[in-house]
Amino acid sequence: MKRIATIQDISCIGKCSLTVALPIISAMGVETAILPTAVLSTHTMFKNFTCKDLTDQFLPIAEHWEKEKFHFDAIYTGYLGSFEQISLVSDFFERFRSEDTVVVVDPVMADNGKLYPAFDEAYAKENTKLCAKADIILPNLTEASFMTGLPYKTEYDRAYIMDMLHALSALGPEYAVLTGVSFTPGKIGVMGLNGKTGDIFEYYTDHVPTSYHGTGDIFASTVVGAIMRGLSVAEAFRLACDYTKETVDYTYRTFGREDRYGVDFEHTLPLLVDRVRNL
Ligand code: PXL
Repeated sequence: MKRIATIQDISCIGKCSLTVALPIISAMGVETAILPTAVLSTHTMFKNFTCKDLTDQFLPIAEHWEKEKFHFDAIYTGYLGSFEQISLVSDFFERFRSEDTVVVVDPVMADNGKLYPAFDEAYAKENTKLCAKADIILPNLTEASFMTGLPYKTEYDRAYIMDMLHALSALGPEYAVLTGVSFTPGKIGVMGLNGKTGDIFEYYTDHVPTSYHGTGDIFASTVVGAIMRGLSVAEAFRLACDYTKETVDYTYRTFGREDRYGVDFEHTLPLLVDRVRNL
C-alpha cells in the first residue's frame, strides 16, 4: 500500500483540510500520515474561531519520522499558517523526498479575488517558494494571480489562462494546474501544463451554480489519492473534477445549505471508492 504524508491544519468543524484529506485519501486505499500544523475550532470563515498553532511540534515529528526512516510516496501540503511553516515544509521536502515521491502543493490562501483573513500579499509571494519545489501545483485563479502578479479576472479567454499557466510553470513545478477555469457558461474545470513537455490537458464538468467551502481540499485530496492508485496526472484531475462536481451537486440538491459547512462528501465517497477499487 502506498503511504503519503499530508501537512495542513485541523479545522475541527467545517469539512476542510485534514478532516477531508484523511478520510478521502484513506478511503481510496492509501495510507495517510498527517502532520497537523494547527488546531482550529472551525476554519477561518466562521467568526471567533480558536487557533492553537502547532509549529513547535513540526520538527520533533519530522525528526522522529526521519529516524524511523519512514518513506512517503507523496507529500501533499494544503493550508499553512505562516512564513515559518512554509520554511519548515520546504525543509520537510528535502528530508523526505526520494526518487519516487510526488510532491503536491496546493497553495491554499485565497478565493474569489480575495486572500483568506489570515494572509497578506507577502505570504502569497512566499508560497511561490514551495511551488518551486513541487511536482504538481493546483492553485485557483485567485491564488495564481497573487503568486504570479498577473491580474485577477472573472472574464477571460484561453490566452489569459495560457499566460497564467506559463507564469506558474516558470515558478518551477513540473505540472501547473489551474482550477476553477470556465470558458463556457455552465461549465467549469481545470487546465494544466506540463512545463517539461509543453503538453496541455483540460477537463470540464457542468457547473453547479453555488460554491461550498472546502471543495478545493476535497478536489486536491482526490487528485493525490488517484495518482497514488496509479492514474496519470491528467486522469487524476478528471476523476477529481467528476467527484467534486457530483458531491457539490448532491449537497446542493439535498440541502441547499450555507457554504461554510462544506459538502457532504461522505455520501458520495462510496462512488469514488468504487472507481479506484480495481486499479
Ligand atoms: O479549505 C481551506 C482552508 C483550510 N483551513 C483553514 C481555512 C481554510 C479556508 O478558509 O480557513 C483553517
